[in-house]
Amino acid sequence: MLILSELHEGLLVLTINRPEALNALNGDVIRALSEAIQAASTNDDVRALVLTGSGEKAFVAGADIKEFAEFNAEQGRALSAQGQTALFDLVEQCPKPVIAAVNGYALGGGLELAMAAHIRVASENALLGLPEVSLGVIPGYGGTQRLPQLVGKGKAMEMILTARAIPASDALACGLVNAVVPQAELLNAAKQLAGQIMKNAPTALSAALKSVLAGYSRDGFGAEIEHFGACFETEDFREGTQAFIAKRKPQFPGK
Ligand code: DAK
Repeated sequence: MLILSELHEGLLVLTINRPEALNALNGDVIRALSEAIQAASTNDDVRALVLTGSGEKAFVAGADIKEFAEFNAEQGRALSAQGQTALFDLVEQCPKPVIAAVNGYALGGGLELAMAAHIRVASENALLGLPEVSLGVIPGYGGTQRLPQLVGKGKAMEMILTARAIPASDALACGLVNAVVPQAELLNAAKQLAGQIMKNAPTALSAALKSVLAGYSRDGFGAEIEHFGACFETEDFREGTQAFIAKRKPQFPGK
């Protein structure tokens, strides 16, 4: 099972379960998670969701590099648009509160998924970053839009352009996560927060979510899809992904 699902007293915990690849998001994981979120959105028994990763090492270590390494520009653009609609927007627009319990690496698409959630709680060992430019591509699942929304433009530029991941304590300081707790307490902390939220009126929660999100423009996401797709035509992208697979440092030709 790529997605483990556990419903208890209105709280649905969804666990991305691909620990051998640090829960990297391949097409199958994206499809399975998308279906689970869609089902939860219309299931009256579900009042809030917690999203986490299997194992103690990673929430999600990004999109599956081995899968997208061979994509061309058209596939990149299509998959970015499709992925944004099929999963990341679906999480953000879920009418029930979604809390990401970030239990380790949240890199690239993994951080983008956590940022699509409404609230983030991280374990002390979490490392969060958008390393895409080190692979010759840019964040393609909403990262260029949601990171500045959360941490402000300057910090987002620094994180995106340096490709450097930051520890949980820094993520807390810049507002990327809402709380940091020891790893052993992470799931309970997320559940407790969900419990507090679930005491409130579901219709009001849903209205609040929609209202907060209405304040953010959607235009930037379209620009991200275009630029993301174009990256797949570059030699830098080929070099970045091939170097990762071969476990060597990339030598970017700059075109
Ligand atoms: N994809 C595929 N496999 C991955 C992976 C990933 N993102 N991350 C880890 N793995 C695999 C490793 O290859 C390794 O597999 P084997 O060699 O055992 O077969 C296994 O998981 C365990 O990883 P490591 O051996 O590397 O574990 P370490 O503890 O040594 O290192 C690490 C942990 C997280 C530092 C390292 O695994 C790492 O650097 N991972 C890659 C991080 C990263 O760059 N993530 C991708 C960011 S780019 C798209 C839309 C959006 C995106 C892409 C496409 N489309 C619409 C097409 C977004 C792109 C990204 O997310």
